[in-house]
Amino acid sequence: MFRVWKLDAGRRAAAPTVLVAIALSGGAAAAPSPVRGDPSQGAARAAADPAADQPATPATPIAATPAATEVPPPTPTAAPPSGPVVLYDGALDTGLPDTQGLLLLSRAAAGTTLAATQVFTTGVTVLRTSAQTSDMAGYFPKPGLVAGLDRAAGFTLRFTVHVTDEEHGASDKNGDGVGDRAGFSVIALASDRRGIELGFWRDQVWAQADGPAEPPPNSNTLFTHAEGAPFDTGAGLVAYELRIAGDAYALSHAGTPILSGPLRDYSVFGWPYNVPDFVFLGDDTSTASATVRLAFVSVAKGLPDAAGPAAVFLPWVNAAATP
Ligand SMILES: [Ca+2]
Ligand SMILES: [Ca+2]
Repeated sequence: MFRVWKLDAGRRAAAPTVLVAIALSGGAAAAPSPVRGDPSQGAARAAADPAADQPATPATPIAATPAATEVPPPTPTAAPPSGPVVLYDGALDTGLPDTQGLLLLSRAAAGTTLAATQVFTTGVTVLRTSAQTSDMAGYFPKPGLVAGLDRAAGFTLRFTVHVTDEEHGASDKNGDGVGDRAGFSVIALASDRRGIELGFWRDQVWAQADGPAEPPPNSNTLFTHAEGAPFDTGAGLVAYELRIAGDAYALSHAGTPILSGPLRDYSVFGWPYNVPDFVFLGDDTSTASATVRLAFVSVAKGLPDAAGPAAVFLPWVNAAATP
């Protein structure tokens, strides 16, 4: 049994819950769930991303079935793969992420029925939790695909995503007036469980703070809004690169730095933040929601061109720890 992370508003006190693997095939046809377009999308982005304004095909409902099974946390493999591991490439046109290297896990809040949907269309998977904020749904690497993420040597998570809709209005946990959750989050933890969780709002990317405990009291810092940077995540598909190296992370897009800062240790919370080599992309909170278009995810050991641009991207990195 695993606790679901960042259950909010007293739900942490509830009985431990399980994440379930969802059988996605053979379900009843769902009502169409069009992806919300973005009228402000620039012409250049639209041209490069022709799917952005197309209506989605009917979404596959994410619904627990009698066959749903408990899933163990990812475990390291005896022989970690070497070289980049492509976990999902929508351009291969295989369908949803579970047709490749990602596993969907989802959960509805107590007393609710999951309303989240996912649909594959035109090279991207649209994951939507916007219909019910308390839903949680996201993707993890299938067991055995990601292991040996040594932050001393560095590793790189690449993901291409378009946040078309995001809501976090009721997520201020420490009373400072700033939301502490995001409808789309990315977690990358090294083998020693140090890493970073980044939240993606439509207009900002920001990091989750660590600390010994969550609020309350408001002085507690675990899972509260830390450093952030303005960034338009909703303009179209953005190819992000997240580098973890030494004691720091750095997020960039097309060679342009977005956000960097120190690694965190969230392991005091327990699963899944105490899982080595952990990667997650999706909605992991009951107090925010999003609709995202996911096109690509890969993990690679090492830092590309570490001797060049990385020196600019990773000002926090101890040069001695970077190959
Ligand atoms: Ca706050
Ligand atoms: Ca949610």
